[in-house]
Amino acid sequence: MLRPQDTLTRERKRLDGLWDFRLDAEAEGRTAGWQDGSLAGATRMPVPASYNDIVPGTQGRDHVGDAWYQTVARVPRGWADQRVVLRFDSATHAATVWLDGQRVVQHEGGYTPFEADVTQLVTPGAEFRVTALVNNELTFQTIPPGIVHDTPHGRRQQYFHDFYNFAGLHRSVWLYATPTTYVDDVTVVTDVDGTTGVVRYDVVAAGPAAGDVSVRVTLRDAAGEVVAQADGASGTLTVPDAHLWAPGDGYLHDAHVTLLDAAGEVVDEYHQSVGIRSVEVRGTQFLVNGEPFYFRGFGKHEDTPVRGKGHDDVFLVHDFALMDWMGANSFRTSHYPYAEEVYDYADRQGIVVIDEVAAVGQNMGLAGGIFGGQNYTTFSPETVDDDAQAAHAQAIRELVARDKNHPSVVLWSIANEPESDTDAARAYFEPLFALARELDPSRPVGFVNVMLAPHGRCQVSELGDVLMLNRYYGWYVHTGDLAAAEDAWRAELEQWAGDGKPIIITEYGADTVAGLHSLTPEPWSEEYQEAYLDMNHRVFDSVDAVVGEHVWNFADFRTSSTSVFRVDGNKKGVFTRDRRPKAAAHLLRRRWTSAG
Ligand code: BDP
Repeated sequence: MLRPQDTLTRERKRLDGLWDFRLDAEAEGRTAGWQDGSLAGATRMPVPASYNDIVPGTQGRDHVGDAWYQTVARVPRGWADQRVVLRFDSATHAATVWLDGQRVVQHEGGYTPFEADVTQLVTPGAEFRVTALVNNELTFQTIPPGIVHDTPHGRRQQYFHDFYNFAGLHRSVWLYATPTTYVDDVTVVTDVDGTTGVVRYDVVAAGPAAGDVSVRVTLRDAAGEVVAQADGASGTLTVPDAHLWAPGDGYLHDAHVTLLDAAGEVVDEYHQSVGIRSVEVRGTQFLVNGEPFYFRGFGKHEDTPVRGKGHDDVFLVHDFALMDWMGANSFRTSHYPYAEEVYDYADRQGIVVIDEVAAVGQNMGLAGGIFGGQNYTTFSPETVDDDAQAAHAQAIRELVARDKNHPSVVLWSIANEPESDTDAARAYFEPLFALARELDPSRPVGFVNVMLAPHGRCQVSELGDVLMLNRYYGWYVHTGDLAAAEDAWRAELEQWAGDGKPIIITEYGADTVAGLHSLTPEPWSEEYQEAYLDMNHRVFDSVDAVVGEHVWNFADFRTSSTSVFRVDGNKKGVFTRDRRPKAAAHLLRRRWTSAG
């Protein structure tokens, strides 16, 4: 799905700001039809933001169920005879949207965009009312899964992942205009042939005159010089001596996609940025532009004080600056697709991204330990079932459709730490791997393996192009005994290396309270986090197949309030939640900046 743009033929308007807001735990609004008028008894809520931590009290923080958002906006006067679209960059986890009481779109999945053509419902120059009913319930059929329990004290949401179930309108809401015949989709796939850049493209036009327009694609370099041009809805552009996109060098070309009428007049214009690069897995190597790439960086979260998961450009630029300061070259969008601004910025900064679907917590073995699971079977007709698999497939489709053109995205991660050591898991995942490959044959696909499914037991890893491992030797096992942890970790890793695939350590980390010190490293102290990282690095450096290290986590982050495992959230951050460095930040900086 293309992002809204301002171009010669297009205009957009952000509807962000303070919206009217009302929690509706009893789901009264659905029967009373709150979409039909202005929201009675509303308070104000910022968009974008999670609603949970804005107002003190458990009512908002622990809310389960419906939340209503409403705003009134005006259609720009100049948008007559245009196609007008209302777009939500995300609504967590499901939403129904009305325009002046008319239902226009419904969407499930909290981290991907959705939109509605509202041309027939709006009048240029006039006001209109948007009402969004956002629901945050997680069930075994949603991605990610959860269970809602009815209790004498109200409904309670249980979930099996280790980050707070923040909810609301986390990203921008747009009204945008395109011509009635318009560019509906653009796909670019790039490759490198010697010193020549190769850009294959597909353009889909839609609208009443879609059959009568021709397509022209003009590729410009960063200086604005035309370097290639092609006509036709699909084609190939070749760029001799191309300046490639590469890790650390976010060089972007700009493809001007134009629809032309019979007289050669421009009907619509869309700008698609293009980073020319290749990605390939060869043996145990992960190659970008034919060069071995070693991932240095983090698993992150969209998580900041007060805002929760609300996108914020200040933290976007700040977090990237901190990664740059440390010599990090990559991160994983653990455990869901991030705001599109993040990928745009990664493209420009030359930061490599592992892009993850929000399939986290499909593991009742793990849930039993940390999240108080109650002996559920993960994959069964009563739990994660065919409907869940269909939702998972849809989440993969929407992720690839949204992010396929980002050069920064080099690898799809279709799940984090699911159960993977059973026949049921194998049967569940096999079609999902096939789907991801069919949707995007140009990128490797993997999933993130959990410690409970070690080498020899995991039945899903062989479906992936790379091995992604989360391991906590020295933290959850061999706690405090780094010598024993080192032996056990190396032994397991050497087994995985025998599979002949590149291995990325997608998580390793130790909870650390900033400012807690101990001369002889003790778990939770800054010294222990450093010693733990040093131990892990010795192990990684001794195994050739390891092509990446992503520390868990970039920063401390908020978790559910229902577990005694966490004190004020997960403290495995290299930075605190407000982005102050722990000693480990300096250690990683020394390692990564000297890595060349
Ligand atoms: C892994 C999860 C991650 C957790 C982490 C931890 O992938 O989401 O936050 O462990 O326990 O199981 O810190």
